[in-house]
Amino acid sequence: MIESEIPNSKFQIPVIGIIMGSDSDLPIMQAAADMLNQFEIVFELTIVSAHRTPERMFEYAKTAKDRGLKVIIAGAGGAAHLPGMVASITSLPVIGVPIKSTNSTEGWDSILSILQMPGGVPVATVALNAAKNAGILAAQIIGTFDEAVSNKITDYKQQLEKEVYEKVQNLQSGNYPDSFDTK
Ligand code: AIR
Repeated sequence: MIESEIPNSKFQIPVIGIIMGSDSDLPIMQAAADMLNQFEIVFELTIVSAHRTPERMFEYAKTAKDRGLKVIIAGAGGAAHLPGMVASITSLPVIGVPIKSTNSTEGWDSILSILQMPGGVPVATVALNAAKNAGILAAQIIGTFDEAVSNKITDYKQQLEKEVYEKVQNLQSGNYPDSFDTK
């Protein structure tokens, strides 16, 4: 397990847990970690497989709240039971990241495994491979009780808006990309 170290963060212990079914999910899940680093939220990151390490999954989910976590981001591909099973064990909110893995049939297997949860056990499911959005959503949950994080998210959204206005301005000035056919 790695624990992020963010200088000057007010969080001394991880408040978000990022877990994934395999190290082959890391290139996708990296984007969640990047967002949490950007918002200066301390997180932990590790591998937990619902099928290969069921006891570890149970232990992780059972102890998550007492260890100080507030949100869990869980990513898995194929028959992706990790987010749903973790959500069945813990009272913490779970954000699921469907991953188009090497064994995946176009990602639908993972999407539906995470999305179509039975009533009573929700998983907040983001788009396929959208670990970035999972990181932002987890930060937004932290922002509900932490003003500093909330302000960083507001800044982030303002930056997104600014970038779009710059692009609008660019097009209005006739600066089309070379690939664009104006005829
Ligand atoms: N996986 C691992 N245990 C249970 C599941 N669903 C998923 C991983 C990964 C895919 O299986 O989350 O997306 C392939 O894993 P691997 O280790 O074979 O590369």
